[in-house]
Amino acid sequence: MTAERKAANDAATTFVSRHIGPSPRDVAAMLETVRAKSLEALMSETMPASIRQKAPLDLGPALSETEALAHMRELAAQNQTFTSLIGQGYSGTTLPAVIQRNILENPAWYTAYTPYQPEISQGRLEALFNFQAMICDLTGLDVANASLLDEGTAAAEAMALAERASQVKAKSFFVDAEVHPQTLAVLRTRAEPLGWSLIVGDPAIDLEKADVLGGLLQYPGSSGALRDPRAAIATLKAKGAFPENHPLSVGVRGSLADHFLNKCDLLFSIGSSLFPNRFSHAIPSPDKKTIIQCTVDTLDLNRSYETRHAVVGDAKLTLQALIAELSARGPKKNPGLVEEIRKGKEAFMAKFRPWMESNETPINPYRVLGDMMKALDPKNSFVTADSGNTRDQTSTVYEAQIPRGHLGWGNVSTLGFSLAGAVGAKLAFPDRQCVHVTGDAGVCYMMGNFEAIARYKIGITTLHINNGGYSGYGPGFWGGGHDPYTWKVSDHASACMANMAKSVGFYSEDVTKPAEVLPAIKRALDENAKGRPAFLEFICSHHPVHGGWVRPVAGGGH
Ligand SMILES: Cc1ncc(C[n+]2csc(CCOP(=O)(O)OP(=O)(O)O)c2C)c(N)n1
Repeated sequence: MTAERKAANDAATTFVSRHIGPSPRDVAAMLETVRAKSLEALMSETMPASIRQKAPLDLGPALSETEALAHMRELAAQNQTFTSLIGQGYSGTTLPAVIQRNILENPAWYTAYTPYQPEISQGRLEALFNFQAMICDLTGLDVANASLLDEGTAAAEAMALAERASQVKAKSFFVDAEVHPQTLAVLRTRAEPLGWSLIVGDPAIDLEKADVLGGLLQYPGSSGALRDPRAAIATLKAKGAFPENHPLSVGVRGSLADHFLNKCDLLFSIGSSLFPNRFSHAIPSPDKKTIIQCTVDTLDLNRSYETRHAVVGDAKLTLQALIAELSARGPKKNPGLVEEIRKGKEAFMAKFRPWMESNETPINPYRVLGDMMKALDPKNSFVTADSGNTRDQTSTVYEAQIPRGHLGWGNVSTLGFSLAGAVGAKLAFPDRQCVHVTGDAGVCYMMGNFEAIARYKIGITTLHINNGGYSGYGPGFWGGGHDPYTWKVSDHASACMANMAKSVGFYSEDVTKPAEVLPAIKRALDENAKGRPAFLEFICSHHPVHGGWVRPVAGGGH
């Protein structure tokens, strides 16, 4: 061996011994303790020969520290760096040199402690503290927290901290639906054994209603959306009011919608194909209006009417941008318009209210809807209705006051969907009163599903408007072809749907008297609160009146 090689070997030996703990003396002492002659002998005694590698590893001579570093650099140079586009927290980062040098490469900061003992490592603690203090300074927040945990565990720690600090009784924690899925998974795992429930939703919509001990919002969201969290943060603090009933709302159908669709000179449509069919509005005098259409489907543009301005993009982000722009311009009040709408609404309701309060028998279907609105908490309920008169009448008079409080006001839907809609709503919002309105045909399409709902104890209420037939489907409506197959139903004496629901576990009632409508709905909702679904069958009149769709010539009617 040359002198040079020997020097390198010495360096290698010291390098190896710095990284492999036991010295030859230590090894000898340990062998003596276990009474083995050598390491080789120990291995033969403890390991079956069949799994022992016969030839030694072909590693070559040990490297010195300098050589090892050079080798590692060589290997690292083979890495190819790509831009990550998977999102969900795996985004690109920039490490300013000043941070790298003074924090990461600062020996006062990095110590031999493992990353799982950050609290012992004074240097790291100090860095975290500095970082927190900087975030407080920059944001003006009272507290900030930094940790060396992964994001999911940090979120779970924050939740636990919130629970310990919370003064409220609630054991639910709100989680922004925009958190990364891996974060949500860790939160779920942590919350479950502690008996806390997670309410996952859109902070702008769901947080105000949620009774929670705290909440986790993510910015930017997992989808990359940059949302303004101010309203959500204010909600958590103040449980303040969120505007629910807007004085500028003109409803979705009937004379008021008709009036303003005719009158408007600018029409801003969001998420609509603007395709007039049998079950939707047409746009009267489209050539006299500026049509702005926001959609994600470019085939909708210029489809039936000239789209003057196309906004191809997400409805939520578009609305946020619109709100930001209008807020920046400042409020512009038009009391005349507000008054016109208020009066129009009054006139519209003057037609329907008498039916909603009617004492006639058979019960007027609007009486059921009117009493339903009295029984429900409008800020904490979900209502939907099935195809047919039930949809047309419910969407005419029911005033949805909260986002996602009503589904299916418009276009044709598959009979039976309202039950699934109510079940879905109940699963998503367990604390809400979830009610669906259906006719006779609708119930028949749902039948197979009632048993499972009772079995799973899903507390929803079915309001069955039994008007003795499939309204509008008498002979001739769609041509003579389907008569008599689709429009006749058995009378109540021979086919009681409430009995059917009762037999599979629902709470159920037949209601024939108008005065019994409200008490029956209240009883049903009480049962729902105990986790039992309810079915109320109302023996109603055939009353095919509802607010119409807007038509350029015939008008909306009613
Ligand atoms: C699966 C399905 N089939 C057919 C239709 C067409 N359709 C819409 S309403 C309706 C009749 C509804 O009758 P009913 O449920 O008794 O309610 P009513 O109109 O009498 O209030 C039919 C057959 C549909 N929407 N879905």
